[in-house]
Amino acid sequence: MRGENKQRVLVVDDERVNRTVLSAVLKDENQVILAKNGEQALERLAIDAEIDLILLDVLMPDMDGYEVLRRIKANDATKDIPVIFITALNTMGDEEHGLNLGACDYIGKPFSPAIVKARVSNLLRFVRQRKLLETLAGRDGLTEIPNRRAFDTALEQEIGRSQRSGQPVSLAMLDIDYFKQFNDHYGHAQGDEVLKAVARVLTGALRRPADMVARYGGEEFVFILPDTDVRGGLEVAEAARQVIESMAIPHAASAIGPHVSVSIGGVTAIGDVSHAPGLLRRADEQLYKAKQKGRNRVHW
Ligand code: GH3
Ligand code: MG
Ligand code: MG
Ligand code: MG
Repeated sequence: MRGENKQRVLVVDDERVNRTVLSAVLKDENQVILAKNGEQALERLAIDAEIDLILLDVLMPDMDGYEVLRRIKANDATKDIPVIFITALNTMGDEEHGLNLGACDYIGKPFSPAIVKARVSNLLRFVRQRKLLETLAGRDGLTEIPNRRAFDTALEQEIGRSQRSGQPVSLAMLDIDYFKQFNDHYGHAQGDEVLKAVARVLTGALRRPADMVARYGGEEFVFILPDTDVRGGLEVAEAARQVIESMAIPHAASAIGPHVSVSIGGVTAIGDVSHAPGLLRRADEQLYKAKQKGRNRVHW
């Protein structure tokens, strides 16, 4: 299996021999990350939440595995990472306690390498499926770009970030001009092709990794541009408008044709980012003005 596709397992155990054996058992199919105590495990998780599974020893000096699990569950960024206890605490009471704390599984020491391997791979299969479902839940089925659900989540996050950092956040709403007429003239299937092409070029028009474009609904798309002021927002929006225009998709039924065009309304919030609905309403008002002023333009 290629390295980048490997799932990532964090092994936390104070005994070197256990870390070595578990690593040897798991490393062919997974990327194994080792921590020799609870503090090290939590430090690692603080900088790297992209861990798929944690194998956690209970008996460790300073912080025991139960406490490590409590902290993992108390943190939103890590609470959904499945944890398997692997411990010499072997009574039924211990196992019950571990499972009640939220561990997914409980393996006694001494352990059978083959059984550890099988339990880990069973659990990782569910993790893979959950990630796939999460990805699909955030994608628009037609265009395959982020959908409104993913957009809403991202916008809330960016608003929070902007409030903490004092950096501006820009939001732009894009709507295809006379798209009803396009469908009426060329057919709905052809309209779908336009939506797919528009989604593709808009995604290509993003400039920074944190920028996002999503399908907001029907023929409307939205941009979130973190740390972007009015000038930067206008640049992205104008570039998006131009790239659609330059595609020169015929639109004989457009009152401002002969090609498919878009109108864009944008807002930049600095400090006054109170809530998402307010920002969206303001972007929509700007979009309305862009339409009123003749379409195929940006209004900010
Ligand atoms: P305006 O320039 O004012 O935006 O005019 P418009 O015709 O684009 O606006 P209106 O909101 O009246 O029409 C939007 C159209 O978008 C109507 C609908 O059929 C079309 N539409 C929405 N979702 C889809 C879709 O998934 N596929 C296709 N082909 N068309 C869609
Ligand atoms: Mg131990
Ligand atoms: Mg519309
Ligand atoms: Mg429209």
